[in-house]
Amino acid sequence: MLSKWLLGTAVAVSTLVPASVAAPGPKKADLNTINLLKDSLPPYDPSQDEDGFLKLTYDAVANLVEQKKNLGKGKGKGKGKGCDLTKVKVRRNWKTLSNEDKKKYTSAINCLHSKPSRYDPAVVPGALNRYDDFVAVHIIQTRTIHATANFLHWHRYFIWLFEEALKEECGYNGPFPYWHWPDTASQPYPSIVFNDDEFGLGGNGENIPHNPNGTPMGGGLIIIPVEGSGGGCVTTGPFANFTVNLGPIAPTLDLVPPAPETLAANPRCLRRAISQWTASTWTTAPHITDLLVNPAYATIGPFQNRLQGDFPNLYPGVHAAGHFTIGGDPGGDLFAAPGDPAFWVHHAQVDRVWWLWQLLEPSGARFNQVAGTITMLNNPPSRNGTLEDVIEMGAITDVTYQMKDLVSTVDGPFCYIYL
Ligand SMILES: *[C@@H]1O[C@H](CO)[C@@H](O)[C@H](O)[C@H]1NC(C)=O
Ligand SMILES: *[C@@H]1O[C@H](CO)[C@@H](O)[C@H](O)[C@H]1NC(C)=O
Ligand SMILES: [Cu+2]
Repeated sequence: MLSKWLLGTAVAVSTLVPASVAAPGPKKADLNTINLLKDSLPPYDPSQDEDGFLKLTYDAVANLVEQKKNLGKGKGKGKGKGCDLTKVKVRRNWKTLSNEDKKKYTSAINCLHSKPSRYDPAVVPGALNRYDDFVAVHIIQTRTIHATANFLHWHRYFIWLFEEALKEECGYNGPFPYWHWPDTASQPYPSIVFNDDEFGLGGNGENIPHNPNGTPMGGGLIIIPVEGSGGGCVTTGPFANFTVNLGPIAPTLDLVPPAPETLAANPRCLRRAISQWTASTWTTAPHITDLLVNPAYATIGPFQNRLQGDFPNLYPGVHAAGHFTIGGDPGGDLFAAPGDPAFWVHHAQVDRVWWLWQLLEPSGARFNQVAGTITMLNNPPSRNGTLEDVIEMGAITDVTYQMKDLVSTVDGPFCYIYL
C-alpha cells in the first residue's frame, strides 16, 4: 500500500515558532502603489490582524510591486502578454465572498459537472463529464506530481485551469476562493466552509461508524476514530447529490472499496469524514507562519516537504492536514481527491502559501528554485526535476508549459494575486 499523502525526504523537526508578527506594521514603501490595485487591501489595522496574515499579505504585495518591474519582459512562453497590477485578478478568502458569489461558484462547479467530458471513453471510461476530466488528469499523473519537484507548479496550473473552466465554460465571474484553514481550525463543521446551508461547500457526511482502528494519514499518523465524524454521503448543501465517478484508487475510508480499474466509471455519492482533531491540531495559523518565516524553510526543498507533509517525522503538513480535515471519499484518496469540490479551495490556499513564501523574500530569490525528483518519493529512483520540465494536462487543455513559466502568478499565463 502506498503511503498516503506521503512525503519525501525527511527534514529536521523544528519546533513551531509562534507567528512572527512581532514587527510593528507592514512595509510602507509601496502603499501608494498598492492602493492603485483595483481591489485594494483594507487599511492596515493590527487589531484586525489577529493571526498576522494581513501584515504578511501587505509585505508580499509590496515586494510584488517592486519585483513586477523586472517581470513580464517578454521572455518565454506566455510572457510579455502583460499582467497589469491595476487589472490583476484577486483571489479571495471564501468567507469574504458575498452569498451571491458563493452560490454562483458552487453552481458553476455543478455546471462543469453537467458538461461533456473531452476524454475518449476508450481511454478514460470513468470520465463521464467535464468535471471528471480534472479528476482523471490528477489520477493519471498522481505518481509524478506529489512529493516531486513539480508539486507546487503542477497544482498551480491545475487549479488555474479549473478557475478558467468555471469562467469560460460555466460563466463564473466572481473571485476564485481560497480556504484559509485557521478560519475553520477550531471547528471545521459546521463552519463557514462546511455547513448545511446553500452558501457553503456542503456538510459533513452522514454519521456512519468507520475505520475502527483509525484513519491512516501516512507514515505512522492515524486519525483516532471519533463518533459523529461522518463517513456517509453528503446530503446537505450545493453538492448534496454530487456524483463522484472516478476512483478511489487508494481509499482511506474503509466503507468504500477501490475502483475495479484505475480509470473505470465507479459512480457513487460524495462522502466526507470531517476531522476536528486534524483541523485543530494541524491547520492553525502558526503551522503556516512557521513555513513562511522560519529560516529552516527558507529554501524550496524543506519548504515544500514541510508544507506537503513530513511523515517520517510524524508531521502531516498543512497540505495533507487540509485533505484529512475533509477526509472521506474521494477526499481522503491521494489520487482522486479533486473529485470532492472542496479540493479547489484547499489547493488555492496551498498555492497562496507558496505565493506568500515566494514574495516574502524581497530579492525574488525564491521564484526559480527547484528541488526534488520527477517520481513520488523518488520511487522508482529518477532524475532531479528542472525548471525546463514540461507540464501537460491531458484532456483539460492542449497548452503545455515549462515549470519556469509557472513560477510567478503575474507572469506566464497567470495574472492573479491573493488578498
Ligand atoms: C437531491 O436528490 C433528491 C432525490 O432526487 C432530491 O429530493 C433533492 O432535492 C436533491 N437535492 C439537491 C440539493 O439537489
Ligand atoms: C539532485 O539534487 C540533489 C539535491 O540538490 C543533489 O545532491 C544531487 O546531486 C542531484 N542529482 C543529480 C543527478 O544531479
Ligand atoms: Cu494533488
